[in-house]
Amino acid sequence: MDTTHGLPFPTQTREAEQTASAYRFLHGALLHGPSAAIASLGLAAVLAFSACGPTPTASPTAPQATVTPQTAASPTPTSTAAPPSATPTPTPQIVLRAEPVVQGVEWVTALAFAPDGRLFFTERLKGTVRVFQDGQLSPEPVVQLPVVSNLPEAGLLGLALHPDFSNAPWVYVYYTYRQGQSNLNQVARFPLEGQQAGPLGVVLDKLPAAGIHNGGAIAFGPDRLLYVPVGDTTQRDAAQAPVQPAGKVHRVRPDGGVPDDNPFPGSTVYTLGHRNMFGIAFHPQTGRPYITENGPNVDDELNLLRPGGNYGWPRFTGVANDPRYVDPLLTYTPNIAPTGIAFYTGDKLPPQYSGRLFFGDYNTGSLHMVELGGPAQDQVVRQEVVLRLLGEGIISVANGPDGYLYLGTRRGIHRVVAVEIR
Ligand SMILES: [Ca+2]
Repeated sequence: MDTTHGLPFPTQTREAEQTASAYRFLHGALLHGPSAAIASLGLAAVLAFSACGPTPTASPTAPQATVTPQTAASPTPTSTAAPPSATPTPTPQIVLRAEPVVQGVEWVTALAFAPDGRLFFTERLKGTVRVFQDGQLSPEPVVQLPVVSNLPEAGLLGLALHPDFSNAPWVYVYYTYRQGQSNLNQVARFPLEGQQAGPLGVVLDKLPAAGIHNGGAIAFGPDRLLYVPVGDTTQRDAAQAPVQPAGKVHRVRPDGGVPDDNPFPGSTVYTLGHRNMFGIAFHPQTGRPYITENGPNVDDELNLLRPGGNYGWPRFTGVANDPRYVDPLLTYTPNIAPTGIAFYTGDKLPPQYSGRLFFGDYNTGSLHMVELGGPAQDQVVRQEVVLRLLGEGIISVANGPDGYLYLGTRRGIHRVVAVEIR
């Protein structure tokens, strides 16, 4: 079932061979979408988590505390009835649920909120960037890109807004396009002019592409640089080759230039040894990037990126225990196909979720919460599934300016709300 996404060499390698020659720097990872996996989801209750935080430990202590030392003083109902302690005060449980926000859109690979609250999002196969604002979906897309739309993990794969979007309204996209007989990936940007896109300009071009493992989950870090995860595009050995863009996370300036402090001077490469990535997010305190990575038939990973780090693929998956490689923080076997990530910084969910890392998965439609610890935030204190969508893989995750967490799927956009049940 879940294996479809994970096979290192799926069947459609024609394009991969054709594009194998593409060089340059990056290109990303992503989206994968075996519909078969969805079908196998089983039903999945909409919630999951019984968020009984620190509260309701009611039981052990309560009995003694209740006693009745203040005897006569109280003229009141000291009465008989059941001692207050005994009343099993119904312990409220808080569960997280997903409520639909935008429906009728497809394959939402990326969500990006502008400072004014507008939600920009992608539709992978249509190649459209669309806007949701004040509860309304704009009927016309901002742009429609000429994407390759007949491959399982290709198309419009990523979206990011310039870190100073209010003054520099650049929209960045990562997409697969056709050139001659080849498919390629590209990072491009366009200025937003009113409701429409201005001229498209190339940021990084001629990245290799394939039917799967294209990467593409681009995002600006707190350093105001653009991080561009590029999957191995089914050329697994390329992930270990420093001069090939596949199997890397690249880090570039907003114009595509190489930052002076990149780990390999003159190169866009930030980390290497990756298979395929569908999500990246930056810790709100440390500013460091975390990615989700899809393993072959085992070992999906959550990784903390270290400049210049080698994440092992294809020599190792999971924990290598080898100083040459950076081990993942978490692994998942069997595969879940982890996708979008966000650190929750809103105020609409209970406090136990504040600052936690959330990521979605495609195979089971689950939203995972990870509590990190240690000075470097490189240890996993706790992890759990906090909700599960019914038959709908999660693809993208983002914080909304309204304090909620948003999820993009193959069928629409949801937001995560906390619901108290008894
Ligand atoms: Ca790895």
